[in-house]
Amino acid sequence: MPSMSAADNDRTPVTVLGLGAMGTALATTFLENGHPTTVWNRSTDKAEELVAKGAVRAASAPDAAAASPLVVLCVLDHHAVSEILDTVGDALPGRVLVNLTSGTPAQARAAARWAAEHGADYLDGGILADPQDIGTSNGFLLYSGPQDAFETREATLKALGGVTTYIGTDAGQAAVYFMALIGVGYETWISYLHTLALVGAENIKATTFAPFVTGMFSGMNELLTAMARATDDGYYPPDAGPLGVHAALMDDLIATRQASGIDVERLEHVKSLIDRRVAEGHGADGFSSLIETIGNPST
Ligand code: FVH
Repeated sequence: MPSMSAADNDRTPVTVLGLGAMGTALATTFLENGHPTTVWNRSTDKAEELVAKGAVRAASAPDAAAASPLVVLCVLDHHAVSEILDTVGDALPGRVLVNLTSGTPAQARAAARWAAEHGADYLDGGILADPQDIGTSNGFLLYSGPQDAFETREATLKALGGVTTYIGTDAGQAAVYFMALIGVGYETWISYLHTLALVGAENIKATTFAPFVTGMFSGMNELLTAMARATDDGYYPPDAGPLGVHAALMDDLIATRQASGIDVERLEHVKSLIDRRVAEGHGADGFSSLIETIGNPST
């Protein structure tokens, strides 16, 4: 008989504030894992399905926060977080407040200070998953804040599935990682869509072209690791080729996209960074040396 893990045995009562797509997925998963779950949402109708599954609907956010030692907040944005926190302060002493709402590192650090003033431990979290991934092996959930608070509640948080990663004691760190990672997502996806527009202009179907991109990405881990090492070392061997070669190649890429009527705004920005770096005498550096211009925008 396999031994039961701490997570398997854990039945900590949990409160979920916010029942949008993600909040509902969180509350459903806690219920399915046997946690007594109290829920609250600004629009009360969204609690109906969860009540039918055994959740307790609280009459107010303070009542909901008072109902459990672990309070999970997952609403649209920091404005919503602030409006809710303004009402629950007196219900929080002794509790762990886990904020899974997306926000900036500064907002997370301010919320952590607010929670401490109200006698609660604050963990900030980032969810790199879709609602349907919650409770499955997919997705990343990142946390930061007091390590003892995380360790106390880790077994319960692990019920949310995916890879549960504790980043560190600075409450803002999970938001740093989250914003950095979704930044990679947005800039990759928009670049990919421009590429699909380019091949589309040549009557090449996106699904025909896609395997060339997925194949390229599958081999990119080594380059990404090398670029990280170059960034940390401040030494830029010609990873992905020297900047002088990139400069010539980018002129051709910009011309090719322009010929197909596709915007080149971001490419021209990249080209301007390359030209600046080459002009500073770094034409033999690798692409990673652009980090020196990104961190120091031109005056
Ligand atoms: N959905 C996703 O795939 C992404 C995955 C990555 C992480 N995000 C973040 O999760 C937060 C919640 O996102 P969501 O998808 O659940 O958002 P909605 O379905 O739009 O639900 C929004 C809830 O927020 C409540 N709300 C909005 N404003 C207020 C307010 N001023 N006071 C109180 N509650 C407020 C809203 O309530 P109602 O409109 O139903 O009354 C919903 O419960 C978010 O940070 C994502 O970035 C999800």
